[in-house]
Amino acid sequence: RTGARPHVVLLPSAGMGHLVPFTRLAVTLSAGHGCDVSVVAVLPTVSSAESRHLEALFAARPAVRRLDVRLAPFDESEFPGADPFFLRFEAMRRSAPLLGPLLAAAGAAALVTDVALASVVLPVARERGVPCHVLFTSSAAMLSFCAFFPTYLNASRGGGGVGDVDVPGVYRIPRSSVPQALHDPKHLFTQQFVENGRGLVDAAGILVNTFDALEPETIAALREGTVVPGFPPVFAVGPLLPARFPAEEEHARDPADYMRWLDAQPALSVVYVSFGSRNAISPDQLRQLAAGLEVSGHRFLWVVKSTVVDRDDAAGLGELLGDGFLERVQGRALVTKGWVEQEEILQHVSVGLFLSHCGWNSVTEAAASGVPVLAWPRSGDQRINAAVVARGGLGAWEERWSWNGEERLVSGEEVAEKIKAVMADEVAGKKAAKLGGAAAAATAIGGTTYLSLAEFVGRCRD
Ligand code: BUP
Repeated sequence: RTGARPHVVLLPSAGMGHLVPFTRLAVTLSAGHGCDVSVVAVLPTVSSAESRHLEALFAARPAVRRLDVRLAPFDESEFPGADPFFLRFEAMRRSAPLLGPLLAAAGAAALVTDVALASVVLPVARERGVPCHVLFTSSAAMLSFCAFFPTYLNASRGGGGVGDVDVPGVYRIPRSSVPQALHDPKHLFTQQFVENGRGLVDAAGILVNTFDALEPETIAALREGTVVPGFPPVFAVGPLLPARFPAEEEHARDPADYMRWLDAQPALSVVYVSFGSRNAISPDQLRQLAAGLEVSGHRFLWVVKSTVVDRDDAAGLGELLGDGFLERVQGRALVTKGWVEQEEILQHVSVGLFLSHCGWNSVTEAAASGVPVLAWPRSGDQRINAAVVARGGLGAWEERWSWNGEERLVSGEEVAEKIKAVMADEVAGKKAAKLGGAAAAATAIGGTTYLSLAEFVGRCRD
């Protein structure tokens, strides 16, 4: 099991937000840190984007081995109306025993599981004598919340629902930032989240896709055991760097098309707008956002999504955004429903602002590119991540916009005013650029992220 090139098996769960950091870690460990890497492909995937991404990874990186697992049959009618990705987490969790033989056959020196599967995979790995690490695909702030939440619930048992959560050594997560599902103890996600949070202490270590300069206090509190006593070693391995896969680029809406458009725009003049790959926005809100972008007067590149799963997304752009919108903004805007190469866009010199839902990958990509973020979190961990954006100097968060128990329609005028203010804020731009420099220093040989990865690999060799 030991040796110069330890064999590390990576187990992602469902959704691009979870899959992308795993493929990045696969490439980093295989190419830059001397590991033999296998990635478990749990089939079928929920979205087309995921299956394309996996295919593109294995085609571009033949050194990365593919280990296929077919999900055990799972009766989804047990959870009527549940989010398709939460359902997939559950199906994967129930299929965890299938991993035992796979690990044994692969001769794994170490396993890295997605946090969504942690509590069920850790015992399977232990049985096989394989050290199991967890890759936490969100912020260190969210990790600290996840680790502490079971303790919080124990202490507040019987006491009127979830309130503000004071994470020891970190900061207060206000009630309004607690992911919505967690207010319902019977929710499928709550049960998974609490079990995984409890399980974290049993991991051999936790890898988190962040870097010291972005979340210094939180990383320190986790490492010092202030959040949870006896917490395993924490490896800050972010920002995990984009890996280019030609097969995926071919599929993206003709990249040359929007890259050429960006090339023609002045430096720092474009607002890039994307709410991630799985955030449905109501038709009314989409139209207000469209009005806001139009009234702001700025150039913009907008990736529109209107459904949770991409396979369902068939409505036309004109129909979604209202009559005449596309014609009115023609020339100063590019609007698409297709998949784009986001990292390339963020690295383009013409992009001056990223209006983002604050999915953690998007935040780390903005940080790596030094692009300021205007945070508009929509659901899940995104409010906690938006607070990291504001505290860490990566950008601004208009808290009133974000859900607070229920959806509030944000008017086009509000959107326009905020975009104009942040685009005019030179200090915000400078701070974000400085973080971009810190991210580059962290990932360079000898930087904090590089050393964290090297330490993790060293442990896999022992
Ligand atoms: Br949309 C889109 N191109 O067109 P997040 C997304 N991405 O490259 P999410 C593209 O998908 P969760 C597109 O760069 C990022 O790496 C983007 O992950 C990429 O948000 C990833 O930002 C999206 O974490 O996932 O998908 O909402 O909610 O699970 O965090």
